Amino acid sequence: MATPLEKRISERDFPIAVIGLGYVGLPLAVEFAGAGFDVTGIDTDAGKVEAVNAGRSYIGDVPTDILSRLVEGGRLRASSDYSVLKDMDGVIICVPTPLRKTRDPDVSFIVEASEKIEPYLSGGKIVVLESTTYPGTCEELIMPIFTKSGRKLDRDFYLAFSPERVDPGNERYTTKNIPKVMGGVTPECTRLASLLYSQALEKIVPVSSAKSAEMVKLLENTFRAVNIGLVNEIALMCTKMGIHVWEVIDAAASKPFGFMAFYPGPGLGGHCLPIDPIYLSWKARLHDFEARFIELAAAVNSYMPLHVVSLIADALNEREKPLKNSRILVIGVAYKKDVSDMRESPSLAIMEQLEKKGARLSYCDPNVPRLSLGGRAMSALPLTPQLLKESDCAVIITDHSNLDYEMIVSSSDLVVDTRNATKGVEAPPGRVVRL
Ligand code: SAJ
Repeated sequence: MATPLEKRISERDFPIAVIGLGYVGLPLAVEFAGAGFDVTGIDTDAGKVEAVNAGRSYIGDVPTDILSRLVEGGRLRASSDYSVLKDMDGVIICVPTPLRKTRDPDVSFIVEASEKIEPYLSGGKIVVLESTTYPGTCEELIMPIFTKSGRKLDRDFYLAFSPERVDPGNERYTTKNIPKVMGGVTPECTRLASLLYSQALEKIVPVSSAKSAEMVKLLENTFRAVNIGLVNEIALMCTKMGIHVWEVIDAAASKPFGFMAFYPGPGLGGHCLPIDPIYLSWKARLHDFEARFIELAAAVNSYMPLHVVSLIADALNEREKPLKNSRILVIGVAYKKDVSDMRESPSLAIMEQLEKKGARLSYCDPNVPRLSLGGRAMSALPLTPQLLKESDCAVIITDHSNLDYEMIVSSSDLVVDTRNATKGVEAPPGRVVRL
């Protein structure tokens, strides 16, 4: 027999607040609103609040026509006023979890959201944290805030963790169809949070605790960071041994089981992989455990920008050109192909090093019209044969699909290719140097 709370969930008589309207929160708010819930997004950024209320999407994965239909239908709105929480039954937290300058987790956004939610915890509110964080955050950081005025878990509120798995730009795997892990601080929390999410998302994967769910996400991304570190180290070995690492990986990938291809590159960028494993190693240290794979992978991955600079210097040296005063054209600066995001992009570390050594830098990236290098603003140049001819070295850092690699190779004297983007392009001997 359904309890009144369960009944209200299945009848969508269960208003939901989504705190943080970024690339995770806005798609999630749209999914719940599209499933028939009344959803209020909360964000401190007035621009986001204004855009949502105008039905104007600023997230690539959220089409404006879908957003505007939900807003016009009165199903979805945004506010920067937390007092709307008094009328909410569900609260989903999707705030940033960056690193501090000391490379410790910065959970201040989670604390701020929790403090703002606490006064409104009553009537069995279901609170779900989605922000990537260390195992123990729900129990050790949020629970003391939620219970400080005497409110009771499994009575006044329920608390669970559900890792975000959004892959921006991925049209095949979306917020709606990516399986969603859910772990509550108690089994009842898991059950009710799973019931709520199952109304809007296709597949829920319940686990035994919030800690377990927090760990799932960190395993997923640490798995990637460590394997990228491994393949980068293999690339460094292959350089020493005169072996073509790209051919080795492609051949290893012919194994139909027990192998998953990762590729070497100029370093580890993005807002997930350089950060998530550090949350895990930080927490492990508090348990007197040294997460050696994570630290080693971070060391290898953070060395790659320096390795790229040495490849460039060696290649110019072969042409009796010093780095100093050489005209170097960086091609592709975003943190990975076909995105415009510059967060933690290895291109910045490479360009800073080249500039320090006196190179004359310019860059092309159709997805990144402007960037700031050590506080200096730089604008992207249009990629032309003339520009390539005028450069002493073209360096491919990010292999966007919309770049003409035939033209890059045919118009350049020297190409340093850190992504194997010129695979299959005919070139005179020595013109293309690969990672
Ligand atoms: N990279 C390599 N070699 C590889 C793969 C990636 O050097 O073989 C580099 C990329 O160039 C980039 C960095 O690593 O600089 C991270 O790349 P990523 O492919 O892991 O992309 P992200 O950072 O966008 O990771 C996100 C994660 N999604 C979430 O956290 C929800 C990750 O779990 C996804 O698997 C990944 O997207 C994805 O597959 O797109």
